[in-house]
Amino acid sequence: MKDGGEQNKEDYKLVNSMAQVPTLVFGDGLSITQSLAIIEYLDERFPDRNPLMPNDIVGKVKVFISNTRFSNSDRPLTLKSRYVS
Ligand SMILES: N[C@@H](CCC(=O)N[C@@H](CS)C(=O)NCC(=O)O)C(=O)O
Repeated sequence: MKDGGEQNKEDYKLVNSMAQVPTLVFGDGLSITQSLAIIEYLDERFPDRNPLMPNDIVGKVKVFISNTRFSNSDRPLTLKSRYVS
């Protein structure tokens, strides 16, 4: 993405049929849409890095609740501290 609006191009819709960002694209054809799924993937794939999700179940549940609340909005889940009360 660089000029804006690239999410509406046909080649991008092949990896994200909803024409939304973000999408995590791998060289082997795998792609992951939905910010929460991407966050889960990154935490599982890189366990030695600072986690993006809380480690405790209550914290995780709060993120899931917030994600559900915002899932009908036009914003992806990007900053856990912004959405978790
Ligand atoms: N539930 C999706 C929401 C993604 C989303 O809404 N992305 C917006 C940008 S914040 C988008 O790509 N909108 C496309 C457009 O405005 O054309 C997620 O969490 O990834």
